[in-house]
Amino acid sequence: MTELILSLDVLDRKRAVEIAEAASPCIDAVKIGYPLVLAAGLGIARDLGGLGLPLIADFKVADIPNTNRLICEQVFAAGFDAVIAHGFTGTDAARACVAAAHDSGGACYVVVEMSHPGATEFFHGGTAERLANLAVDCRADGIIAPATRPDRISVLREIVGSKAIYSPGVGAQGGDPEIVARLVDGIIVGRSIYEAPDPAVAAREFARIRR
Ligand code: O7M
Repeated sequence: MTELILSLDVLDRKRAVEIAEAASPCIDAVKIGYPLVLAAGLGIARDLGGLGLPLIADFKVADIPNTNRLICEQVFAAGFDAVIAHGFTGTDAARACVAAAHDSGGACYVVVEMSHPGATEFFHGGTAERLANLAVDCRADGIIAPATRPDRISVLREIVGSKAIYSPGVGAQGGDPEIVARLVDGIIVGRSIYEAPDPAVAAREFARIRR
């Protein structure tokens, strides 16, 4: 079954915990990025730890190998289970994230193509395909690919095979969850759940679609 990952991009710690708790029966993981961590602190990982769900740190890590390693070590020490890294900084840099993740018993996912319109400026023309190959070479646990372009997911699936594909861009960005859920291992949903009048109901609806 395709996983449902809640992208918890709210700025208030209490609200973040409330939404995650409400959605928790219907979701498989929680993705936390800069908005919430900068607003609430890295301790948010501990606050959400009681949910018993994997916590994914979406820091899109993109630095030299040594700095990447230092960042990822902090991520896992804070209680996260997975980290997301960019691949465009090169094989050595991405490999440092994968190594740090695996040394901590965690996972690392590599962004190979983004979901917004401007992403086509640099990711198209063969770059995303090269990044997908890089993710395979680095033994990353999976890739991030755009729900807004299901045709591109299919192209990237040819490269990564059975490696996990997690896909943001459904709902608020226009991607169709019914189509995308058939192509990927997990859909990542933010605003369509956390901005819904009742996040628990919205999460249940997405959980129903992905089956
Ligand atoms: O459902 P949304 O649009 O409210 O939120 C989508 C989340 O996925 C949000 O946290 C984005 O930063 C993230 N995301 C994208 O929307 N597009 C991408 O190409 C990549 C990501 C992402 O999660 O990268 C790891």
